[in-house]
This record gives sequence, structure tokens and C-alpha cells, in this order.
Amino acid sequence: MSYRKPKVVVTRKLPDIVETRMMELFDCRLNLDDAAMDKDALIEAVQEAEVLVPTVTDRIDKDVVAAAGEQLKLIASFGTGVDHIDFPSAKKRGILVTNTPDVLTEDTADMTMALILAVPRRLVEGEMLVRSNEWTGWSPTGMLGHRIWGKRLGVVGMGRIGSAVARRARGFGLSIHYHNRNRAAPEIEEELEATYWSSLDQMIAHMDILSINCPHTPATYHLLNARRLALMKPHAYVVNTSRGEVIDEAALVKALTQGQIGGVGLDVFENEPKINPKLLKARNAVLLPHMGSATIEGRVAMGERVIINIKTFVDGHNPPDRVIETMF
Ligand code: 8YV
Repeated sequence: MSYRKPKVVVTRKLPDIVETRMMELFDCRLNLDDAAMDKDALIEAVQEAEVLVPTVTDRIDKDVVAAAGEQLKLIASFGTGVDHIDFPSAKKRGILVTNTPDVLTEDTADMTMALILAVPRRLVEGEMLVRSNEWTGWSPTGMLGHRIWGKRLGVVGMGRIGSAVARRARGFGLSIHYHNRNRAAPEIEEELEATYWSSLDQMIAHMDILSINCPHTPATYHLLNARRLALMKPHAYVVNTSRGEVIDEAALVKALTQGQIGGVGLDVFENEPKINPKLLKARNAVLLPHMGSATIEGRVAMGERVIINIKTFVDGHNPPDRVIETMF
């Protein structure tokens, strides 16, 4: 039986092994230069593609969806977060959206834990001191940070990544607290000895470290705003490996520079790749370039999920990682 390869447009450079397999299975247009696509380029892509494979850097907004040709049937996103896609518009046009959950959970949780350690223990400052050649040697009061062991970690969003962070954090002696849309299953609470706070405000006021692990949705936009930041203890830290939009970044910078909070560890920003210049100058901020899931193993596994979603779909079955309304 002859098999017509579907036209798949991939918006960014993916690992070679993923692209090679995609080329075998599909009629692919790759982006070997890896230049991020602007709106015009995306519109051109959706007019040609039967399947679009975008990433977090592509804004598939309602104009892009509206410009799509009749042939576009699937947006198989390379990534877990889908806030760069106007899902309601896609749904209205009958375009299916899939993502790549699970495969980046552990890597993102590792990076979250790295920030949880790096900020209170001033890891980056210490490293910069050594490299600056200005380190004059050990002293009893040199590079003092704050202890992790015995402190309280508040996880905002106890999904896959939030629970993986909590699991790691227990090994570092942190007690686990969480706020989530729905309370976690009793087995999870028991395993993590986690305390559920139905009130986010109440939880925030009692935590030493707050980790943002919820997705960015209309309901979580600026969840951590000026009012909530003001509830935090003055020595408390904020770590975010989810999406910049969950925090009101201007309010965060203000809280940080005015000493209202102890420090921040950010892997994501509100206007990536632009960074607030005040953040760049802040001593008590560890800033990373959205690299939470950036492992070769993770990227290959994400590619594998994308391929499975496309292949299942073109074979006439329901792709496993369909995005549905209840995720928002
Ligand atoms: C990915 C992420 O690297 O998957 C996500 O939601 O935030 C990242 O870790 C990126 O989205 C790939 O598109």
C-alpha cells in the first residue's frame, strides 16, 4: 500500500537524530539555520503545512491560526507548555494540538533544585568571585548564605514537575508545602509528607522558598503579583522554571531591589529573551536562559513524542498527547 507522506513544517532546528527520523517518515520542511520565525514566516508555514511543529518561541496566535490553510490539521508542539498557541482558535478551526509531557519532567526538576540551592547559597556570586581573581582567601564571614536544610518549600502547582521538585527537595531536608487547583492524591501527600494549602496567600506568607511550577494559563497570569509578594517573608526566595508570565516581573524586581524578598532564581522571564535591566544588576538573582529541560536526552525524547503524535494522527488514531480544555 502506498503511503503519502504528510507535509510537516518544523519551525526550529531539532537534534539531528530527530530530524533524520522525521525526514524518513514525513515530507519535512526543516529550519536548519534555526532562525526563529516571525509572524509572516509562521503564516507562510501554516499555509503550507498539514502538520506544524512549533516551539515555545513561536507565537501561534489567532491571526496565525486564521491564516492557516484547510490542510493544517495538527499542531504538534515540541514542548510541554502550550501558552504560545491560541488553543481556542485552533479548536474552533478543528486543528488538533499536542505537546510533549513527561519527558522533560526530571530535567526541569533538576534545574529547579539547582536554583533552590544556588540562590540561598550564593553559588554564582562565589563562582564569579573566584573568576574575578579578587578572592583573597577563606574568612569566617565570607560568602555567607542561608541554610536549606529544615526550611519550608512552597510548591505552586503540584503537577508532574512540582512533585518531582518536591521529591528532590525532601532529600535536602526541606519540608514540602503546596498549593494547587486540586488537592493531590493522598498517596502523593503521604509520599512527600506534603502539606496542602488551599489558600495561596496563606502559604506564601509562611514559606522560605517558593517554587513556581504551574503552567501559564489565563488563570495563572501574574499569580505572583505585588500584593502576594508583599506577603512573603523578607528573607524568602522565589524560584521560577515554569513561565515568566506567572510572575508580575516588574513587581518582582521591585520587591527584590527594595529588600522585600531575599532573592530569586529565574530560568524564565516575562518577555524572553529580553531581561529587565534591573534584574541583570541585582546581586541576589540567579538568571538562566530558559534551559530547564535543555539536556540532549530530553530533547531527543521530546522529538520522539512529537513523532509519535504525528505518526499516530496520520495513521488515523488519536495522538497520545492531545491538549484539552481542562488543562487551561
Ligand atoms: C522547552 C518548556 O524547552 O516544554 C516547555 O514547556 O518550557 C521548555 O522546557 C520549550 O518549551 C520547547 O519548546
